[in-house]
Amino acid sequence: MLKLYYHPTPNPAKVALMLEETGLPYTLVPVDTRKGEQHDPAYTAINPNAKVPALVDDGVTVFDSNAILLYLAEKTGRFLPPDAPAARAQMLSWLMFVATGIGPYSGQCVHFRHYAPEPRAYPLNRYDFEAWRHWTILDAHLADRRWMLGEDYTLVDMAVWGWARMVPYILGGDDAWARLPQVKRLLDAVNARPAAQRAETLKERHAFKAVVDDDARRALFPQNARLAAD
Ligand SMILES: N[C@@H](CCC(=O)N[C@@H](CS)C(=O)NCC(=O)O)C(=O)O
Repeated sequence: MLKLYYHPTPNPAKVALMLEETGLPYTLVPVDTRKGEQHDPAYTAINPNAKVPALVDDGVTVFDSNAILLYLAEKTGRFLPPDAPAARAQMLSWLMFVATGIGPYSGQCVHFRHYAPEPRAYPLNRYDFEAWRHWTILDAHLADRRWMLGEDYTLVDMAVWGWARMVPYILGGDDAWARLPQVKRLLDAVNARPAAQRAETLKERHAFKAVVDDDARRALFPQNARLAAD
């Protein structure tokens, strides 16, 4: 049985969506990152990056949400583009664009917009600019195609969905959608899928810590705690 190490945040959410889309049976293992459970040695033995998600498939371990999406797509032979070099090149390019651009810049933008101590004008300017730049490229790409790779819904749309759900929070308000209409269209189309609706209910299965208090800040941002102690 597959085991998904999960917290209701964007990277685990995209894997939950893929699992729900495939119909593969899996168990959910909560990793409460606000309680620091990502740092438990039993978990870092599975995911040395100490982040969520991770997947264990009958003794096979995969970490990084994008690697897991590709692993599950290849395992099932579903949600992949046609098996031809040009189509595969597009898939890899856009999957890595999400993995190395959309995800990290959005994550840092959230950090500097909502969590970082002052002074943050310089880093917020940097990450807000880069997050917008990536989302704008993605929006332009979607302007003349239904899904990220064309006519068919694939793992790349799932990778985008994980973060697209958070766009107003990442970019500073609901008016972000006026500048990203194609991303909103994709988000709505994925949200309408029963698998996405099931994936969204997973957070209710466990009482994850809701507040970001000092203990949670120490677990999530240990570098700040070290700074304060100096
Ligand atoms: N590249 C990794 C990033 C994973 C990641 O940053 N996950 C966040 C949740 S979306 C996390 O674990 N945060 C807790 C922490 O930073 O300690 C992936 O895509 O799986």
